[in-house]
Amino acid sequence: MAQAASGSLWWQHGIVYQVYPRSFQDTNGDGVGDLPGIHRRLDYLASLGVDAVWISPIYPSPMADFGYDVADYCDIDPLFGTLADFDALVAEAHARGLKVILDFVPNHTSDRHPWFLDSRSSRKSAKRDWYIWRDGKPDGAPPNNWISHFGGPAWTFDEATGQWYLHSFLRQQPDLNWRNADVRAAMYDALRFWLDRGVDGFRVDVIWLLIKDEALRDNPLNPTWQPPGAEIGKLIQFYNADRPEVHDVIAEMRAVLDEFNERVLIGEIYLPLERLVTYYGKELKGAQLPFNFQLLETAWNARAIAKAIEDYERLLPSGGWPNWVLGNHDRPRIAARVGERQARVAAMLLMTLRGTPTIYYGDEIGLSRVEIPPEAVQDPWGINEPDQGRDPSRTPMQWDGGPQAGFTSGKPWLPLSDDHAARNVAALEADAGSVLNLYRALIALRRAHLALSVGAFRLRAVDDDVLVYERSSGDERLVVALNLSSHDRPLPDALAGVSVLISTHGDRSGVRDGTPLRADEGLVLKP
Ligand code: TEU
Ligand code: CA
Repeated sequence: MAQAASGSLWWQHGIVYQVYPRSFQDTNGDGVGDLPGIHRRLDYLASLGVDAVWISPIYPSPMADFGYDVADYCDIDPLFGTLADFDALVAEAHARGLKVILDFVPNHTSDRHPWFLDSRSSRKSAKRDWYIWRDGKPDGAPPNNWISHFGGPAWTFDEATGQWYLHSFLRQQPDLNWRNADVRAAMYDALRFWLDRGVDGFRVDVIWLLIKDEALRDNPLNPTWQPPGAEIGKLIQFYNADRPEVHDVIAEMRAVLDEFNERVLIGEIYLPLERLVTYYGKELKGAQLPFNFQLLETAWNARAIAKAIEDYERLLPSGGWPNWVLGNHDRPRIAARVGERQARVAAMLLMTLRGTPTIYYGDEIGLSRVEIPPEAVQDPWGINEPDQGRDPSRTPMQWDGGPQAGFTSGKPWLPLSDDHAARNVAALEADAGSVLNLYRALIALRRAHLALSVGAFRLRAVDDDVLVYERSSGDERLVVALNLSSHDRPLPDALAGVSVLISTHGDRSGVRDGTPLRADEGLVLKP
């Protein structure tokens, strides 16, 4: 549903919902979610009120990193379905006004991708230069000191051809050489393949890593690293990341999307704000939405959040559209990080900030960390470095009170939460005060008020506990007051007695009363 009056684009006023396809809905009893499963749940997504579904990778893959190791950029893995299933999904999503965003994984392929098989077959292979091959040091050490994001060296020696190849992640994920023009052309054709099929945009995996230092210089040591930090943190990511030339590549990708109408380029970027904002690109011809991950990292208190917002608003380039992410498949879930009560405040924050929100599936039912017994660990990073395992945030969506919460008729690939008999969509829908109904109400409110979806932002007050800000558009002005603490706090004088549009506690909508902000309460107020 376009908000005609605002003149904004769908990816500006819209809400993005991330589906981790293995965990959304299984339809064939193999315990792994699939495309027909997403199809089956489109009505749920439409009723929730989100505008776009970003689906983590569904391409043919040996699944060494659960799809982030792609063996063919132009097909669907049989585990998830077929191209016909995909086309049906896009058509049905579009019929409901939902956009479909694919995950594009350009930094690396699977080691079983035909390009890599060819590349490693001989130093003379026409595709040798499609990947990053180098001789080792004279003493037999790898070409440089780079560390894989998942631990261990970022280089693997290939006996047959006597050289090392670079892999920023698993050794089963060799890095493509984006300095090679043929690689670029092939990857842009893969984008067109999906754009032609009606895909509305891409979330581009580790876009800030695509180009490496031409001389592959050693990274500096990070003097502040301490265990149990991930091993990658031992080095400062300087020569392998955020290189100036990456912006040329991104501009080219963007130009491919711009061959089509109203498509969106979202970049996955973990960088400090000052660097992040450069990914909007020269003349805003880079990523339209460089993912803003501050809410995943900012300390959960009013002053830190206020600072994150203000810094971001200050650093955004003129015309650059903001966005906010509260969770993803790589990070602890919000409920695990801030607790169940503050997770409701977080939901209000996400839905009332200025900028496109991204919701991670399952956060709307308050899924938290699900403990994974050691023998059930799936994530390769969690196997290499147990403290870093991402499985606890990737567990199946819980739909109803039936067996396996309606996710599968078989054995789910990761366990459900212990409380799935109560924490599921059907049960929470029937409970007016549930976190799911809070999400529904907040989304509906955002959709109903231009002030929230596209309006201006102004910080009004912040102290140790309470954050107050204003959103406005035309004559409309709404105020959001969030209590980040677990004790009652008075509302600022100016707000006493104004009418409450919605409370995170779910019990005083549409009333005008003088009650203070209760513990862990957020309010949207209409002065
Ligand atoms: O993640 C990139 C990534 O770098 C994060 O896991 C990162 O290491 C950390 O969260 C921030 O420093 C992407 C995908 O989202 C992830 O699932 C893949 O495993 C990875 O790329 C490799 O494709
Ligand atoms: Ca399945």
